[in-house]
Amino acid sequence: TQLHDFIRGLPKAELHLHIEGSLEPELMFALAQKNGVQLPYASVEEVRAAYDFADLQSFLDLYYAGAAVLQTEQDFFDLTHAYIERAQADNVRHVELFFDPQTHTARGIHITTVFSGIARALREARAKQGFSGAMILCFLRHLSEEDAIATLEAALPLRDEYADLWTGVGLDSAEVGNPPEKFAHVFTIAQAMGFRLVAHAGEEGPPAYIHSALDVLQVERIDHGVRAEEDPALMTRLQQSRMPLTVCPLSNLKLCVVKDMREHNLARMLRAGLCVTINSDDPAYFGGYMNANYIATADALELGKEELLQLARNAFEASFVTPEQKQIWL
Ligand code: ES4
Ligand code: ZN
Repeated sequence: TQLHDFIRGLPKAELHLHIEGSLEPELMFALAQKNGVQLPYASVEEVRAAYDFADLQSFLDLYYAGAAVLQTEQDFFDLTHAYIERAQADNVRHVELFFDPQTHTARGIHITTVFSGIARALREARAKQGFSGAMILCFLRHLSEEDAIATLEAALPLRDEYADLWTGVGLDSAEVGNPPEKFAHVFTIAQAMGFRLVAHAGEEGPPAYIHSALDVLQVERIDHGVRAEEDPALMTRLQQSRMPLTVCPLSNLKLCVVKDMREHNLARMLRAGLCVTINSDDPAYFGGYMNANYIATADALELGKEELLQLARNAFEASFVTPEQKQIWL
């Protein structure tokens, strides 16, 4: 349709993308074979059939199992390169991608291997022009804060080499029972070192986790944040501060955060003046990249062109690029 063509033509920025979540079953199988990793599936079809999730944890179990095929610098390059190609087909011009070093260092992969492969693909795309990227190192919240601090310390010797890409730190994985307060110290350290801060909050967790991500961690964007709507005072706070929310509609549907896309609160939050953005989260697992997320949302919530344009603009506004770059975009 005409609206779908409008969506495909919109320049986009993606602010909530786990690079390990862009691992398509075909590449998962190829890397498993190359690296001699046993997968609990016989075929690509079996993998796809397993992508039927009841909640966040049921997804995370498969996501961490899949990530085990990633071993060499070239593997991380291939993963990131494939994502960028797919994103560019959706007219994505800028990505601030998440990566989870602890998932890899726990398997004996050196943190340099992870940084180097992802960064090489981002730099190659940037050199061809019309595309830019950044890396946000995420701490796994089901692990301890000591483990997060050790991960930040292990990455620090790489800071100068990746200064053009590594702009921030984030917090992901199992939310409920792992509140933002658990990571207060490591976020204080990262903030003092000049990193930009984000955290997943209010995906499955309560609105109180969004408050503490803002007040205790002092994050500059909330990843997901859809449960903010349960707290009217929080909605006012998010609207008045124009605190960005990186919403992931197809993710919310696949992980049963909403049971029908027509019940998604994205349009209500947008119309209430919040700085809402659309993102793909783990596109290989949730059934769609950026355009699919925009289209599913637009169709279910009857978004108009003006609203779609506002959503796309919000993402460029909420990005961590220089004011000069934002002026060029906006
Ligand atoms: C994630 Cl959807 C989601 N939530 C929390 N942590 C994650 N890691 C990868 N995808
Ligand atoms: Zn996420």
